[in-house]
Amino acid sequence: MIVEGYAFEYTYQTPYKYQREFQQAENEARATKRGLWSDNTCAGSLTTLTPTPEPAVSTPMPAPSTPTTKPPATTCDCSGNIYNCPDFATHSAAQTCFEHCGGIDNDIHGLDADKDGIACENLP
Ligand SMILES: [Ca+2]
Ligand SMILES: [Ca+2]
Repeated sequence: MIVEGYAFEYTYQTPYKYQREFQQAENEARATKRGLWSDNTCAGSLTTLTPTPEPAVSTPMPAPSTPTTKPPATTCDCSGNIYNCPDFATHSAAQTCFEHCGGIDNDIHGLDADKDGIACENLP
């Protein structure tokens, strides 16, 4: 039956000692495109006959990163007005980013509102 390609191996119904043989038979049937595995059979039937895999054991998922989360200010992304002074812990951090992005000539984040070359002077 199996070797003719009409039956799937249902591992959970099969004694373990036969598992290798059954898998071998299924692989052979698949390789030789006999029976169910023939290219002429409806491919859609494979999905309905395939045993549903056990639900994955709940594994701790990493916290999903929301698109609205801006990159850490320490990376200093200069591609747009992403940061404001409160995003920086210190004046020097803001100043570093301010200068990294081009300083007073390219204050893309608006960190130096009064254009004196000192970014976020009210930060510690
Ligand atoms: Ca800003
Ligand atoms: Ca300033």
